[in-house]
Amino acid sequence: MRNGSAPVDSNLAPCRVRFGHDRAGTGAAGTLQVALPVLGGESDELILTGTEAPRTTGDFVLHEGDGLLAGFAVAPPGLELEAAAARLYDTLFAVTAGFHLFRIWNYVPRINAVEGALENYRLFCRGRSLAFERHFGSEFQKILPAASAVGAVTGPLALGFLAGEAIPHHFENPRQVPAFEYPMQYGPRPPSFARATAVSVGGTPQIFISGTASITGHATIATGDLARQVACTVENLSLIGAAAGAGRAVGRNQGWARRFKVYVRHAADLGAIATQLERTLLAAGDNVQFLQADLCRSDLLIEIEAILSRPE
Ligand code: 3EB
Repeated sequence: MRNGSAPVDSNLAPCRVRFGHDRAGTGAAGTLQVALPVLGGESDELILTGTEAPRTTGDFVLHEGDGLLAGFAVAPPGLELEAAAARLYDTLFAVTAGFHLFRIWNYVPRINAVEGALENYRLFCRGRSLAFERHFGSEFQKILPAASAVGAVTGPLALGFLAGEAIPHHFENPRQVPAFEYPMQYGPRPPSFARATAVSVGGTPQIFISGTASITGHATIATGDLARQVACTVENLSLIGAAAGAGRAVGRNQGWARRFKVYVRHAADLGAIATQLERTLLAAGDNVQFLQADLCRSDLLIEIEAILSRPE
């Protein structure tokens, strides 16, 4: 569509995710489409404004610019979920060689369904964890970036990522067991992510807060109680925000630009959730998207992620 040798233009080759599609796929102009219904806010998420035309390598569409590399991939149809995770992650590590991973977004079809030997999320976690170990060795936990893994209505498995040349720092929530150390009761291989990743990009501090839910220690809190799950989630956001350097209240009114994605299991809960978040989390100027998604534990009703950046 655009000429790759055109002058740098802020609209050139943006890497975006577009929600609300029928199934996962690659859309026009290098966009990842996923099957998460949009409940409120914008239906797109901008991952990176590239400075070069996107290129395709293997399963991935890649966008590059200013020391950053972003992209996404959709698994070929027909692959079993664990094999699809292994394939996408093996390829991810190949295409990001020489960069550090900052953030990964996983879209797992029918995440809570049991269609094979294990629940789909657990199959996905095993494929992902084994791929990290194959590539980074037995101490792979040290390089795990912030992530989210949410359910899509239909597949195939898809992921998006942001990586860069700068060295990221990964953080844990003092009130939660690191996800990569969850006990076996949640599956044979634990999830592979850090609770937050902070990195300075071109002098701009950024904090990527992973999908955050109503979990303390490793246990789900307030099963069946929406208001308490929202409260616990907001407390966890505040704790990990503080650990990662955003100060109190997830950086509210402290000079951070804030983008939130709120994943809601039951669309009918949207009103109550939005009202509670207005009181306890949000401030004027925040960008907030509400999406319907199943979550990685059947008892979780809400999950929230954030990107904070402090333009100087
Ligand atoms: C949790 O804290 C909730 O598997 O990549 C949050 C963020 C969750 C990322 C992932 C899962 C993932 O365990 C679920």
